[in-house]
Amino acid sequence: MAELLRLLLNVSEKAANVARVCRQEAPLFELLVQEKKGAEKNKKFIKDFKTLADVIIQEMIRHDVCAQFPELNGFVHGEESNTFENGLGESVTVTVCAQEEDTMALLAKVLDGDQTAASLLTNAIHQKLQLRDEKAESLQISLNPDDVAIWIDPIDGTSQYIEGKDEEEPDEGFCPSGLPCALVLIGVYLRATGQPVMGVINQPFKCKDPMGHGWTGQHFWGVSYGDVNISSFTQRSLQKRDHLSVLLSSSEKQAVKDALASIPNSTLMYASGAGYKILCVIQGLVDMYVLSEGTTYKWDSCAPHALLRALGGGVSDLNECVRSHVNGNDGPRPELTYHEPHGGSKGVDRWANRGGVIAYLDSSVIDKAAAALAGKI
Ligand code: 2IP
Ligand code: CA
Repeated sequence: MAELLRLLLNVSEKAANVARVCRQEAPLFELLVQEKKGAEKNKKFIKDFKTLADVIIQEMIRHDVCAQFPELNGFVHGEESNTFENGLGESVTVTVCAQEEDTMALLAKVLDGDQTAASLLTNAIHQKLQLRDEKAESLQISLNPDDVAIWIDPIDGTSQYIEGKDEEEPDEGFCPSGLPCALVLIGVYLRATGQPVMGVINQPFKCKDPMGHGWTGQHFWGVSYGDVNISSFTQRSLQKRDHLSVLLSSSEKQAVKDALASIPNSTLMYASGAGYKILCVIQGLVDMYVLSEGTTYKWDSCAPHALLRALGGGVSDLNECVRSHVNGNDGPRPELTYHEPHGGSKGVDRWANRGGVIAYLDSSVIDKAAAALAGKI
């Protein structure tokens, strides 16, 4: 099953290339940022190119995974639907084909004959690449492909990707907003229990290439299954700190901000992107990420959750943690699972992390947050 990790790393790098190509190649960038209206609008053209970029990445990952692991057919789930409508009400299903020329023909049709755009995208989708990662190459794990399923978020932080500032990530620390907050997330979970077991995060825009106008990225991975807990990070020992740094969405409720700010020696910080905020926890840049509302989904948290588990941390339902604390239940907090939709909900809401989230490397921070938030959410 280590082959799955190597495959996911390669396909995440191809995904990052598609994301970079769409911003770096002028014909694609124009499509990405422009929404043509009124008389300018070509009705045969796909309504929403930015969603097309997301769907292409998702379908490319799905295609490459199922080509190597047919057992995963029907078990690779993503944020986006792959059926599109153009301004004439015609619908087209976007898939990646086995043959390059077939993918090219399909994309040219969706893009109403824009051969330049179709060819740039097709080249990035069908490129063969081998990412070098020694630790992943030497990994062995006995996990059966029939036992797992996958959540893909092709681009988390889409708004940062589309409008994002051309801002590089500092060597130490994180960006509150901008292109570095956009991530490709691929998470693997057990079909039977929903436990996340493998995660790959690719950050396409880490720093600007000093030689040109392009960007270089970086990738991270983690595996937590049975006795195996391994990741692209070197294991750090947790240092007991007397301050508590909490990362939040800038849209977090004021009552939650006030409650967390009342924890002695706490600092509140803000960044864009649900995946990026969990990545900041993974990297030890903050102690926790807290979100009080159900505005993240299984595809946002599955991959970074697996990385946190590989490092001894986790992601739990915030409301449940607060409820347990109020009820005096001090046992270990259950973590989020990824296999069961919420009954009675429709569409994407079936897969929301409904009770909010708390992501941590050290579970002792949960009670500090829960105590502060009791009666406030
Ligand atoms: C979004 C994205 C947003 C995040 C939201 C996610 O995913 O990560 O940035 O909101 O929760 O669902 P915030 O930045 O306020 O945390 P996507 O970009 O894939 O829609
Ligand atoms: Ca997302």
